[in-house]
Amino acid sequence: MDFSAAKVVVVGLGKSGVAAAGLLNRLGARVVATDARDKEEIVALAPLRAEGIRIILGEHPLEILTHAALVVVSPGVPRTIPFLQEARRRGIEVWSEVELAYRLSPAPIIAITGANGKTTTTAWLGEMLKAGGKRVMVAGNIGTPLTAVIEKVTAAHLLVVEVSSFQLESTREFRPHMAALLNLTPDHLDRHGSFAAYAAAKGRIFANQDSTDYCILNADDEEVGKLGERLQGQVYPFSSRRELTQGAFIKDGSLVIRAGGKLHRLCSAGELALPGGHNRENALAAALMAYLSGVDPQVIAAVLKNFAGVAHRCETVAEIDGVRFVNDSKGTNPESTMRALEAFGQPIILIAGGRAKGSDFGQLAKAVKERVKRVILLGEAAPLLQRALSAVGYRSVLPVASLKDAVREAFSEAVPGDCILLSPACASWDMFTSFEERGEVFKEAVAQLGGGTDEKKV
Ligand code: UMA
Repeated sequence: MDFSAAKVVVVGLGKSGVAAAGLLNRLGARVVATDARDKEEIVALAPLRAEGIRIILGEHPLEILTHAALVVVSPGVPRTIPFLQEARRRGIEVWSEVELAYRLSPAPIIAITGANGKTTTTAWLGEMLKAGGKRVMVAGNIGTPLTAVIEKVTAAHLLVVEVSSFQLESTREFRPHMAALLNLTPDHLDRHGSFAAYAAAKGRIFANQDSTDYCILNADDEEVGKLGERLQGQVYPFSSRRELTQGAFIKDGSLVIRAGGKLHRLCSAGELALPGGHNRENALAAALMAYLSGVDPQVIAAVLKNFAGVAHRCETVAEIDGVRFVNDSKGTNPESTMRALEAFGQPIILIAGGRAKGSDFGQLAKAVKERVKRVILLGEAAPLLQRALSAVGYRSVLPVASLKDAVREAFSEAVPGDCILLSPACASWDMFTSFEERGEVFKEAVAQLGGGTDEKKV
């Protein structure tokens, strides 16, 4: 699409909308940007105003669709809002911000999605590619909008992108050269309406691929397998449970890759830099993609063993008086929290709760009963979680009003050897602006404990 002089409406002015509006303006489009919030709450808009972009806050008036050639939508804006329905009714294309970046990308794209593990896998792969001498740009749902970096990307780059179902649902031609679907468990049902619709949005990652492209699939995940039946690209599976004729798997306790008739041993599962069964899967997926991108197996092995991990994802932030504090603020659904519970062998005090997303907490409650000595609950979903825990006969629950209180209470009950784990199983949006902010508040609360260890009874 030629953007010069085209009228483009950008909906949602979080990070993605601000980046997309600026980019489109530089490309010569006539940009009208709109956000449902009113101006008091929005701080980052001054640069857009200075560039002459028209900004409409507090509503999405239908008249701005007149003569629009395109609507670019932020991930957090549901496709079902009346404004977008009207745009489609008028035959105006509606693209996600990721689609816009894709159309402008000179570089091949490696895209990673899944209900869980996508941020870790994306970051781990980025490190492997860099260690292998590739020019890499890592962006997307991981935190930096693609449209914020696309002007710096050259044909010599590999663009490694974490993509969410929100971003995928409004793609049209988006075609990653390599695409990974790590797993599929219910998430964001409040937005997508059903698991089938959520899975279909995730499946769009493969929609435009052909036989020159690669599909990286979790062979252990039944739901992923169902999508796999319709793929056009070359399928390379990974499995942490069984040997495969092609792909990445665990053999005699080691991560291996089998491709082109060769078997490459990478490292033993015990040597992986990150703990837990879920990280074995993330490691297999990242290693496979790095290998298929031409990185030497020895280089991949070194990064598998030495990787600092991702902030807010099972991140050990302190050890005070023998008590370990782990920030898993990015654990925003029950499955993710269950994975975190599996990763730690020591007794756990769990801090959970936030905004529920239509998830069922039944399985999580069972896992809590097996693994957790005390649960501290906060946020909108606290009553929902408490009901799920009561239903399995788990009673060691303490509701609190704030995250700071949760940390204080957890520490006052902990004994040396315990792990205090923030893994909310819920979104952060009832009490915080993002999971990052929630994680930072947790870290601050922990840091305050460190200063006053007399609070701690050993
Ligand atoms: N808005 C409207 N109209 C509406 C609804 C919302 O104008 O009907 C406005 C809101 O008022 C707000 C803006 O849209 O101002 C919000 O935009 P956004 O939610 O798309 O936020 P961004 O800052 O652009 O962040 C997004 C991703 N957020 C979401 O998907 C909710 C970030 O993922 C991502 O890092 C960023 O783009 C860069 O790509 C966060 C996330 O929680 C981490 N993702 C979910 C997840 O991982 O589970 C999908």
